[in-house]
Amino acid sequence: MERRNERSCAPRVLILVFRARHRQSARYCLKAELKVKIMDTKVSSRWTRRNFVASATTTLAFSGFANYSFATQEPAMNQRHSEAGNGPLHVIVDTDPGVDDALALLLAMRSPELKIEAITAVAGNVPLELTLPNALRMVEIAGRTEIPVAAGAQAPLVRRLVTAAYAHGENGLGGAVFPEPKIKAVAEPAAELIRNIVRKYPGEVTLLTIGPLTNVAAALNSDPELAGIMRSLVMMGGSLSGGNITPAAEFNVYVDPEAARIVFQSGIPVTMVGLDVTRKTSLTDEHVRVLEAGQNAVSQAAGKIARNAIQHNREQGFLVGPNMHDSLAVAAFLDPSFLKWKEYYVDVETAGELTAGETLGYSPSAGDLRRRPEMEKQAALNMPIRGSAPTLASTRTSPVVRDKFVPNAKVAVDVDSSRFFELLIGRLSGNK
Ligand SMILES: [Ca+2]
Repeated sequence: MERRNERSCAPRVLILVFRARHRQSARYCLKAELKVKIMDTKVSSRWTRRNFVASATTTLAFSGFANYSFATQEPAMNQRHSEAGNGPLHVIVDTDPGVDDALALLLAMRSPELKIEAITAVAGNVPLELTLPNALRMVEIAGRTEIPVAAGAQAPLVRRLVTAAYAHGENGLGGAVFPEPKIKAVAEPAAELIRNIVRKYPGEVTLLTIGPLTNVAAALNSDPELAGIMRSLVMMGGSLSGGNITPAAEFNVYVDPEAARIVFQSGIPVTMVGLDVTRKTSLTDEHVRVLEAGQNAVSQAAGKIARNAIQHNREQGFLVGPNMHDSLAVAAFLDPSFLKWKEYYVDVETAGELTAGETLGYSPSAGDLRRRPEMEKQAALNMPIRGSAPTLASTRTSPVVRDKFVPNAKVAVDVDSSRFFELLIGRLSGNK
């Protein structure tokens, strides 16, 4: 017991350091945010890398907390989200390519403000035997072979794998064919690589997760201190407005709801970019034409994947192109200012016979009656998190599963999709 206490003190020390550093950096952040607002809508070529980093970090710090201020509750997410800095943004991209994953990976690799420490593959849209080589292909196409790529989980934590080949084609890339990759995955399994990188840069690594959360949950399970030293996690996943693979669940969370629950309950500051916004990001023929006209390997590959994906969608009878779910999550990390955000306590249904993988967003303003603004904060402090009514056979007697509301996630609730596509297509095509 004593030994366990010694081990668990490290993250607390780090959080104290974060708090101290945050106080010093707050003034800088506010200045930078004002600068960003002035420069807002058009990202001109005059923007330096420093400007962009300031934009990404400061907007992350402030844009998500416009609805409520929960400073008195000291959620860990506030401290770590607001930890702005001038250095590179260390990220690990966890992915299951996947049409929209492929474009998201290319976007990340074309974004100089990111220091991609690793790409980790997971089973999801298609099996790992396909997602891993697809990830390697994207690294080769982008000319970023210095980025380690690791093989992750072949199946969810406790469930059989359900794939989405119906949406992504049998090869995961909408049927777009690319040569076998020449490079190989590193020897370390994904969960181990995630753990090692997060420990190498304590407090600095953000996980961009655009597939089922199996690899991340495995890493967290293997190292109980990891959550406390991760900077944040930005996920494509979940929905507060109905699912896509079932009426309740979004695909990534549906595939591995137990893993998603571990992540949401871990204490990592989570940014959730779910169907609420990603279903507003339909790819069009015009986007594809711009990509096909781009005179570089990334644009050509993105155009080929996008063309195939649109064609695949048409053959399936869909009237619009596929949504760029995963690219939106990456873009939201690069520039959160084109989305609207709201804080929630998010939990994941894992027991439902029909609803496993549903994400529920608890918020003081989610009821059917509104309170006066001055009452809202106090109501939030006193709001219990209520689950289903206990059955007669249950030993549980109360529906309350948590006695008070503390937000654990910043959820994207609206998006300016034209600004998103300006960033996505601009970067992939090399026009911006
Ligand atoms: Ca994905």
